Amino acid sequence: MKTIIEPFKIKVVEPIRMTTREEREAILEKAGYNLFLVHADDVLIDLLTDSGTSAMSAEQWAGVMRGDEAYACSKSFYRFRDTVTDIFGFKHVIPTHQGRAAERILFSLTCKKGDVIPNNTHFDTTRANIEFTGAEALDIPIPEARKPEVNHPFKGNMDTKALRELIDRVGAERIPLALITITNNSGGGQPVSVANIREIKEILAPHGIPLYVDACRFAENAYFIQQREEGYADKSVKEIAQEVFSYADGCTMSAKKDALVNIGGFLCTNNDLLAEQERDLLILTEGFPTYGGLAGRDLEAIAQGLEEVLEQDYLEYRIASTRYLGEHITAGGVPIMEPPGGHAIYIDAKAMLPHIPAEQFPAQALAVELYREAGIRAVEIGSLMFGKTDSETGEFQASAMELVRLAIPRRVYTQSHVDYLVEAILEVNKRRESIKGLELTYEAPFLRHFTAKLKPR
Ligand code: P61
Repeated sequence: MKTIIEPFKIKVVEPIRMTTREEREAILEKAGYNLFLVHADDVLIDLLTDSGTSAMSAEQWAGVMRGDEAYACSKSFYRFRDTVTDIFGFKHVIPTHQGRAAERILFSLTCKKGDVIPNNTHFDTTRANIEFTGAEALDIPIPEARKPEVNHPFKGNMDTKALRELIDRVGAERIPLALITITNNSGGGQPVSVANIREIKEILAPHGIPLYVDACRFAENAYFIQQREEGYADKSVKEIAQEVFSYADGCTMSAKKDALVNIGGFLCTNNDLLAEQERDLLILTEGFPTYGGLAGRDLEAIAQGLEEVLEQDYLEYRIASTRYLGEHITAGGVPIMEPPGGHAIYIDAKAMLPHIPAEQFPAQALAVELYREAGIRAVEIGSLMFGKTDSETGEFQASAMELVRLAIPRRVYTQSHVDYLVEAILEVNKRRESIKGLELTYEAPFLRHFTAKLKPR
């Protein structure tokens, strides 16, 4: 059979509500044209994030019932720890309430002012947690990563030449660790190859610099390796994931992505001394080391989710579904970050709406239009999120790219939902020349995109 189907049937349903165009117009006006301020009830298809939005399986819900809530050394912790150890292979496994808690613990113990931490591209919470210690978070993706139209099988790779130059320039003593984010979220959910990870490790090892993986979407990354990298077609995604982690000294993980749960995370390391310090800090802010800010039932659901996410049928459906969306909208003339990523499709609003200047937020205008047209909620990653107006000169500094991210929750939407998305996006594309820009009426001093209010020009 050629048709790729959802490899599950549906046991529990959650209704979604159609709204009329008039209702959506009023909702947009009330929310100041900011989709973060629209009630989820008023959204038909919610693509704001793939984080914490997965549908759990019957086995995960059964695990919730089995959860052992003993404060110390619960049975659920050992199931969680053994599953993580089996796949990730690190010596120490420390549960945290989500990814950023693992980041905060790791970076507060390893980074300080004057240090530089390289990554293919730091995700915003990673960057913020590194910068909070006074260290510099440096992005060194391969040059292709910054060009939306360029196709590359491993567009998430790190620029290893830039890594070598960094070590020569600042010295290994100022690089307490290096990171690699799989898949590279900020770069379009693009994968990183085994060859790249191996080379990074070879560069770092003689200097004694540890390599940590930001592992949120490790299963999607392993699937891309299986499909695209020479020598991996006959390996299971689990074997590939195990090999990837074998080159690393630890990882941070938001279980809200590829552990198919609604909350959770963990931190791993092979360093005994660091693990001891991490556990001390964990007790201070997250909880006892066998639960770390989670309930026993959460640990059960994570363990089960980590097993399910590595199933070949699941990953085939997952990546095919994202690719289908990407290919069908590009076939209809919509420019996207090429090639389609694992968890999301990024529409290039700068290319789609060249008549809207950056200071009128073309990607936000497009996200608003998708909601107005069809009740779809996406997120702007452009000048509303990253642009700045200089308070002295009044000069506007645009973001390098103007993107709309359509992040696909795992196991939540079906093929007909994706067909609906394609139709809506193509409909908006047909009348793109009539779409108008937006202007700000309110902005907070930092992270303005969450609370900003806008109005149509
Ligand atoms: C997302 F607007 N991602 O993509 P936590 N590393 C990586 C992530 O993608 C990530 C985290 C670490 C989110 C959620 C999100 O301002 C925002 O469990 C590669 O969320 O702490 C999260 O994991 C952090 C969206 C987070 C945001 C912060 O949608």
